[in-house]
Amino acid sequence: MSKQLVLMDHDGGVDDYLATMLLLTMDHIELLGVVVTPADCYIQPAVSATRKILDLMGFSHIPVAESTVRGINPFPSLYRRDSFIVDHLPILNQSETINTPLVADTGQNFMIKVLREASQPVTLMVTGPLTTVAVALDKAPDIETKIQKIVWMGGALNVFGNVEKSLEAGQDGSAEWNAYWDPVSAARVWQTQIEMIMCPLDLTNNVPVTSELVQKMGRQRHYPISDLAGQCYALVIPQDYYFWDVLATAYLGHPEFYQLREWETKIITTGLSQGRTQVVSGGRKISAMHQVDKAAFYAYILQQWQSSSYRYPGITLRSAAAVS
Ligand SMILES: [Ca+2]
Repeated sequence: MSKQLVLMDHDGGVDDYLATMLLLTMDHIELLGVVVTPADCYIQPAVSATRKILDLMGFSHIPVAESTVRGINPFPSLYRRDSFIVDHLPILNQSETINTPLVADTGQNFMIKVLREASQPVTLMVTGPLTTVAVALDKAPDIETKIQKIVWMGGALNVFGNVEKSLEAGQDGSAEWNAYWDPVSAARVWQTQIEMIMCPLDLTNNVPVTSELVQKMGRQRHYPISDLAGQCYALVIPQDYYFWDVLATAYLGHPEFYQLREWETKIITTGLSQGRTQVVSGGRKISAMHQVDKAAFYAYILQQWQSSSYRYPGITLRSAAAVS
């Protein structure tokens, strides 16, 4: 049976590394590459951390590309600086060299190339803004038919957004950050015929990262991926944190955990509501993850983090150093 082809496009937040790690544990997926969009991160450490994670998990043949697109409403620097912290975690720095290749071309051009060369349509797993996808579509409209679907963490349909009014003057609190960073690009993707499966705040608000769950990761920390995941979640435990990107990505592993619901929507691109994904009759049809079996989801990620069926070159290096 051939594997499901996936191209990941993440934007370098703590959650994005965890989503990438989860994707790498899925045996039925062939990951064609990882594009990093410079949104919820500083791009240099975000690309570096991504490549080190691929090294650690034994996937250093998968290329990583740096997107050079720009958004309209930047993420707060307080969020973005987490990329520096993750890039400096000890478990990701046991070797002085990084083996996972950095693509010479831009992330948007890499996306076009991967899609054109793919033997069958590809699922785009997008856990950041849709800007890189929109720019790729503008440069190469022919790739639309090579995108099987887009699974996107983004949007807020019937709940408030997470762009706080107090932080961002001049908007009404209805937007979700990934849409708000670049509403025009989200609207560009909305103009296509591509199947959209959204993981909106409506669902993620119900799936918090709990202290109990992070502590469970600690109890299986002899598995290096669980150790790394626990370290990452410990960073964000003081704030209200939810399974955003990880919940969206787990859909590829176990779609049967989720109930989808179809909505007609439009993206507001200007004014106080810019970045809002508004439910409107006659709007663009999308599917949204509506409900999830939370117990099954929590059990699934704990199980995947302790997966021992992968090679961990970083761990081998550490053992060798201890012996010599
Ligand atoms: Ca993200």
